[in-house]
Order: sequence, then C-alpha cells, then structure tokens
Amino acid sequence: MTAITNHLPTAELQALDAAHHMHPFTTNSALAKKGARVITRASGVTLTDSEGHEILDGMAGLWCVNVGYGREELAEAAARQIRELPFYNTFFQTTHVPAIALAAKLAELAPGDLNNVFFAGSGSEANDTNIRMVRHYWALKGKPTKTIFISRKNAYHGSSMGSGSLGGMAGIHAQGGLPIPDIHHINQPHWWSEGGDMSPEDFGLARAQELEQAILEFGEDRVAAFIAEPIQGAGGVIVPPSTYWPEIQRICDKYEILLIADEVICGFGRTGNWFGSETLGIRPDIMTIAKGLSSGYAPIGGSIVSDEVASVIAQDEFNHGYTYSGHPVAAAVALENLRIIEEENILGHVRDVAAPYLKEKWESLTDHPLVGEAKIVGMMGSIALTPNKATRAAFASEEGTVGYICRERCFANNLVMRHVGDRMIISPPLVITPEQIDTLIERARKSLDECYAALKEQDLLHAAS
Ligand code: PXG
Repeated sequence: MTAITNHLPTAELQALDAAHHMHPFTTNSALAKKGARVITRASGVTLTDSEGHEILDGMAGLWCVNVGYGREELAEAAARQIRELPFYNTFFQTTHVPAIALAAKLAELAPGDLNNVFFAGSGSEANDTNIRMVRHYWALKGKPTKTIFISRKNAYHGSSMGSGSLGGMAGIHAQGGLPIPDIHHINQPHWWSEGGDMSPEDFGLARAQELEQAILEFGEDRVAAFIAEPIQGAGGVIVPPSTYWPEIQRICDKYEILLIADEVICGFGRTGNWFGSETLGIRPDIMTIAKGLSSGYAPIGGSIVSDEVASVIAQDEFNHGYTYSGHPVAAAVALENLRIIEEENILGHVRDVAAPYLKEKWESLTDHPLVGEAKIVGMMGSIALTPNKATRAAFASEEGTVGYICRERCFANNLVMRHVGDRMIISPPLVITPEQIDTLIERARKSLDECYAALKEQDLLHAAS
C-alpha cells in the first residue's frame, strides 16, 4: 500500500487526489486538470501548502477554526478521550461523560430556556434533526398538519436531502430531487442587490413581512417553523437591515410557529457573543450548532432545544439519531474548545480588539474603485464588487466571473478570501491579531488592485443593463 505522507511530491499527491478523491461542490474533471492545492499544516491563522507557501486563512478553514490552528490542548483532549473511551453510543439507555458535560455546558451558555441538546455529526445532520423533531413536536401536540418550514432563498443550511431543502440555494435544488415537500422559501433581506430604490430599513421590513404573508397564505395550522441564519454566511455574508429581525421576531411571536436560528456559522463567538441570536436580538426555540463548537478540530453538531419543545418530545420515543450523536472524542474536543474560548476571553478579544480593528480596516476598502459596500459584524465580513457604486450595478459578465478573478488574485497573494458570486467574504480565526489583520487587508487591497487591472485588460468593467 502506498504510504500517503506530506513528503510525496506535490504532483504525485495531486495525481492521486485527481484519480481517487471526489471533492464536494467541485467540478472534479476540471480540478483534476488543474490539480488541487495541498494543504499540509497550519498554525495560528496561517496555512502551509505542500510547496511551502504560507497563506493567511481569512476563512478559518470553512468558517470554523475559531480558536486558530495548532492548539495542543485540543490534541491532548482528543488523545486522552481516545485512550479512555473512544466510542460508545447514547442510544440504548446509556450515556457517557463527554456528552453529559458538553450538553450541560451548552445549556449554560445558550440563552433563555435553551437547555437541551440533541447531538449530530454536522450542521446538515442537525438541521435534518430539526425537521423531524419539529414535525414530531407538532404531531405530539395534536397538530399534525403543521409541517411546513419557511426558509429563505439563498440560505445555506447544509447539503443533505433535508438540510439542502431547507437551504435556498438554486444550484443544490437543481440536483437530486430537492426540495422535499413542505419547504417554502421567501426572499432574503439582501438590500445591496435586491433593495432597488427602497431604504434599507423599509426593505428589511418588507422582506420580514413576507414571512407573515406566507403564514397567512398557508394558514397558521400548516406552518411548523421559520428557519434562518442570523447573518447569512455562505450566501455572501448578508447582514440584514436593522429592521429585519425585530419584525421577524414579532411575527414568530404573534403566530404559533417555532423559530430556528441556524448558528452553525454565527455561533461560538463569530459575531462577538456566544451566539449570533444574542447579537441580532433573536429569541429562538431551537439553535443549530456545528463548526465553531469544536473549532473544526472534530466533526460535531447539534440542536439546542427549548425546555418547551424538549418536554413535548420527551413524552414519546423519538425515532431519530446518528451513530456519532455525542461522539465522545468530538464532545471532549468541543468541551476543551469551549474552555479555551472562555479562559482566554476570546469573546472579549473579538469585541474589544479584533472586531473593531477589522471593521475600521475592512470598511476602508470602500475607497477602492471596485468596492461598493463593505459589511461586517464581529468577525464575518463581505464586500460587494461593482462596476458602478452609485447604482449598485451588477457586472455584465456572468455572475461570479469577477469574484473568481479576485479570489484567484487573493490565493496568488497568499490570502484565503472566498467569493460568493461577485461578493468577497472573510471569516478569519477569532484569535487574529491587529498585525495579522493589517496583513490580511494589505493582501486584500493588492488583490483588488490586480483584479481591477485584469478587468480593465479583459474589458470586463461593464455594468449589466
Ligand atoms: N448551516 C449553516 C449556516 C452552514 O453554514 C451548515 C448548516 C451545514 O453544516 P455541515 O457541517 O453539514 O457542512 C452550514 C455549512 C461555503 C460553505 O461555501 C459553507 C458551509 C459548508 C460548506 C461550504 O461557504 N456551511
């Protein structure tokens, strides 16, 4: 058998990757020709690839490495747990210490009466749990017709059958027979691209009121829940106008539907509080968690559920669960990760140091000729690239063409900054220092300059008509 080590030449690793590894959300035939970049190690906020490039990770992996790379304590916690009890299930009237301790800790951290945790292996699995749990909840309450989930276009809630259906990504729905029945999508509160002549405040209100219209159309007796990310992440870090969430909360309070906050990205410090719901003033009945829960060091997710919902679910056998629900190693790593966030006061670092500094620097990018708006909350930010700031125009080229050029320039300049269409997004490790933020902004600006030059050269600086 071939020993796969980091020491094989890059071309050999790429060839094996191309031959055998099917990448997610990727045109694998195109990637095979180009060769994937091989990341071999990481420390703090810096990735190293197989060619020795040192890359500033402006995306914290995939929005998840909140405490930064290279944490010995997390390696130790995993090793200790593997030695003591690498696996046991929580199905048949058994439990184990890491799952107990993590559930209790999450109950302590989560706001209000969110005191109950159902574990999963990922955000997708947790959202699938939510669909089944909420429908079962209403059935147990004698309201089995309440099955419809209202979500939003361009939301991301995962890519399994259920969670991909909850999400509002057209590309996901186009493949494999999604969405499943009884999922309805209203419009997103994306003022920059969809707000037209309305003020952001009026637009936010109007988009929130689409929820009320949908509830009235379907009938309150049909609607089970509304699910949303406090701030849309994968959709392009779309920060809703200030009027949006208070109106959504009012509507959820008025009608008998549950509110699910998908905290997979916003949770665990990303917005400066433990949960995005606190930052945005939301009172959810259920929160979806994953990613920053373990800082990505181990795969774990879950649903934090209100006392009311949990007490109803507790009346019956809930025929649902995953082999790795509450996996002891993942749970031990998550617990240690939460300890680090608390003891190092990482939320304080975000609130008092990193986020204010990043905000100032990030917003300064709006003086660049390509940058329309710069939005940022805590440690998640986006910029809209545009050929005309005054009209907020999109580019004439196919959406994403310009964003991709910019992303490629970023990579060449040793910065991971993602593009979503023609928006550029960042979500760096929360522990990033002001000096590292300077480097991030310097590389971003250089990449924007190079992108601008490339657009001029390729005659792509035209607005869509
Ligand atoms: N909810 C939200 C809000 C997410 O961002 C999920 C659920 C699903 O989690 P899992 O662990 O099943 O992936 C996510 C995941 C991107 C990207 O391109 C974002 C995610 C995953 C993969 C790619 O930004 N978010």
